[in-house]
Amino acid sequence: MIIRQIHVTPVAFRDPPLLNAAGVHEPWALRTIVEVVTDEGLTGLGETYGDLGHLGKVRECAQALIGLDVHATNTMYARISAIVGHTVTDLHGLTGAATKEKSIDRVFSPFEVACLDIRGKAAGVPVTDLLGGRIRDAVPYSAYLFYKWAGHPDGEPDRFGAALDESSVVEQAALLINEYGFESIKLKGGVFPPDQEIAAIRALHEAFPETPLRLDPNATWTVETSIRVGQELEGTLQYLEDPTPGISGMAEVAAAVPMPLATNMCVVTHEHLPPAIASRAIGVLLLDHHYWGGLVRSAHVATLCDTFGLALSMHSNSHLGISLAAMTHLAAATPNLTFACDTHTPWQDGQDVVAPGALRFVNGAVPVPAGPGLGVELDRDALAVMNEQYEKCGISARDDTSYMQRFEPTFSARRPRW
Ligand code: GKR
Ligand code: MG
Repeated sequence: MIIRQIHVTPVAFRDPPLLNAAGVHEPWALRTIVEVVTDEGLTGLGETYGDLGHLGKVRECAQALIGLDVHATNTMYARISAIVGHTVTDLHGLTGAATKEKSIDRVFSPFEVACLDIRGKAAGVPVTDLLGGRIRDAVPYSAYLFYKWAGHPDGEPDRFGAALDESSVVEQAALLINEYGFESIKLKGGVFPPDQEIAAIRALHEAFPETPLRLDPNATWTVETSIRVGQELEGTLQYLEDPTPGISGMAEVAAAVPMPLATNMCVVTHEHLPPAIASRAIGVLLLDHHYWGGLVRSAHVATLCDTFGLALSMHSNSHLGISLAAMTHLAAATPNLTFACDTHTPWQDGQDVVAPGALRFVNGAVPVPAGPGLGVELDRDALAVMNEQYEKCGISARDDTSYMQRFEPTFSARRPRW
C-alpha cells in the first residue's frame, strides 16, 4: 500500500467567543484536513491544527512521504524529523511549551492517523483493533464549560448565551448535559479572579452533586493561590488541572492540596516526564494524539503512565469529527484512560467535514464508530464550503490575545496573574 498522493486542505468553522487565560476565541477556528491516497485507491483521513506555520510544515512534509508504504511509520517519522528540524515555534492555544520533539510529533500525527485509517480499511477492522482492541465500546466525554460572551461583539448572539457568573455557568452545564448526556463536567477557568471561579465550582457541585467536576485555570495562579484554591475546593473536584506554571510549581501545589493535579501544559513531551514523575508534580496526564505523535505513540505514553502510576484523561482543542473519531479509537483501546475525555464538539455546533451518522453521543459517550479504519467518511461538499470559509475568514493563526485586546485594550495574558 504505497502512498501516491496527499491532499492537505485548511478549513475554518464558526467558533463562539469562549473565554480563557489567553483571551477569547475568534469567530473562526482553523483546522487542517489531511487525505492520504494509496496506489490501491484507499484514502485515509487525518486532522490537525490549522495555524499557518504548522500548515506550511504539514504541506512540506506531505511531499516527502510520497512513495512510502503506509506501514513505514518509522521512516515517515524520520523524514518528518529531518524537515521539521529545530522548529519550535508551533504553539496553539494553551498547550504548553513548544519544543523540537513536540513540533515533530504534531506534524507527524495527522499522517500517522491517516495511515492507520487506511490499514484498518484494508484489513476490514476499526483502528481500535490496530491499537490492541477495544476495552470499552463507547468513550465517555465531559461537558466542557466556558465562560463566554453572548456573542461575538461584531456579530449576533449565539444560541449558548452569555456565561459570566455562577448561575449562567450552571445553565450552560444543564444545556450541554441535556443535549449530550455528559456525566462529568470541566470548567475552563483562569478568566476571573479565583474566588469567582471557586463560587462557580460550588454552584456546579450544588446543582450536580453526583457529577465529577474539574477546573482548569491554565496556569494563571501562583503556587500560593493554587494551594489556597485547592484547599478551599476540597471535596468538590475530581482533579485540578494546571493551576500554576511549570513542573516545580505544580509539585509544590500537588504536595499541599487534597486532589490530584492534571496537566496538558507542563508535561507535553517525553523530556517532561522524568522530572514530573520524580517530583510527583501530577497525578493525571491529559493525552492528546495531536501533539504526542499520533495514536501509537500516544498509546506508548499511556503505557509509561501506567508503569509510573499516573492516571490518564484526554485534552482537546477546537476540532472536527476526524479528530473526534481518532480520539475515540485511542481512548477505547487505552485501558488506563479512565477519566472522561475533553471535547470541544458541542461548540462546533453541528458543522463538520465528516458525513453525518458515524459519530454520536449516547449518555455523554461516543460509541466507537463501527466501520473499518476510523469509521468516518469525508463530506466533500462540506470540505469545500469550509475551505472557502478558511480563504475568506481573514484568520491565519489562532490569536485569542490580540482578539481580546480589540475589545479590552488593557487585557494581558501574563501567567500567573493571580
Ligand atoms: O479552547 O480555549 C480553549 C482551551 O483553553 C484550549 O486552548 C486548551 O488548550 O482545552 C485546553 C486545555 O485543557 O487547557
Ligand atoms: Mg487544560
